[in-house]
Amino acid sequence: MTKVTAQYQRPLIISRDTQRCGGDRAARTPPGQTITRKWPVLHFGSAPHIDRDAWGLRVWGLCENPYTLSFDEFMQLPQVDVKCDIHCVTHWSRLDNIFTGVQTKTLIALAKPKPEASFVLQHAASEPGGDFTVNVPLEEFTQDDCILAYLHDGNELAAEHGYPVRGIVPRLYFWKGAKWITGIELRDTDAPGFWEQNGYHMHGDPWAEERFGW
Ligand SMILES: Nc1nc2c(c(=O)[nH]1)N[C@H]1C(S)=C(S)[C@@H](COP(=O)(O)O)O[C@H]1N2
Ligand SMILES: [Mo]
Repeated sequence: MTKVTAQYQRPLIISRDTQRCGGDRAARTPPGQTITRKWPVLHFGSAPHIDRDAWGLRVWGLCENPYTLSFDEFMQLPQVDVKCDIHCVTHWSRLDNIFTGVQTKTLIALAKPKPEASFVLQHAASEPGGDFTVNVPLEEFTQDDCILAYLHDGNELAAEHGYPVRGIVPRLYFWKGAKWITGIELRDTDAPGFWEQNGYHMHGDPWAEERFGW
């Protein structure tokens, strides 16, 4: 008798920009970027050490069904692997990352956004006890390659890279994904997040080099 073991295979989504020019490494690296193999750590303040069992994700604002998820509940949602390139505004890029998590479009659909919802603010735990935020247009936040990730290349995120869960918005500079994400707020107006208030661009398209200034 053959023993059949069900293997749950996550769908693999290759990010739009990773497919540019047939995936040619130089051609898919935006202007002003240099490829690195390391994964640098960048954030304001010190990395919070979050207890995964105490972590929660709250989705609220302009929606019919605001909700909060525990990590276990988050893990029960359908997951995907996303292959994407990281482009940091400080000029390094790291190609061919595999992030695993839940698509933001799944999380947003669960909240039933109101028609006027057109921007999100990601909120994150940060030290000391402050609220880190980053703003993204809702349409770009709900692309199929945009996820809240808990694995990178198959490994749990290190504390300094956003454990337990971080936002990944592959089509924009990497600062547009909040590490240690704890909330998604649906809004009708754009509002500058933490780095945007400190001079970073409101939008952050690496192909247009939207680095600083609005
Ligand atoms: N919570 C939080 N998320 C954040 C930041 C931060 O200061 N706090 N910095 C952003 C910036 S500027 C960058 S470049 C990336 C860096 O992610 P990494 O340290 O995993 O490379 O995280 C982004 N997410
Ligand atoms: Mo950054």
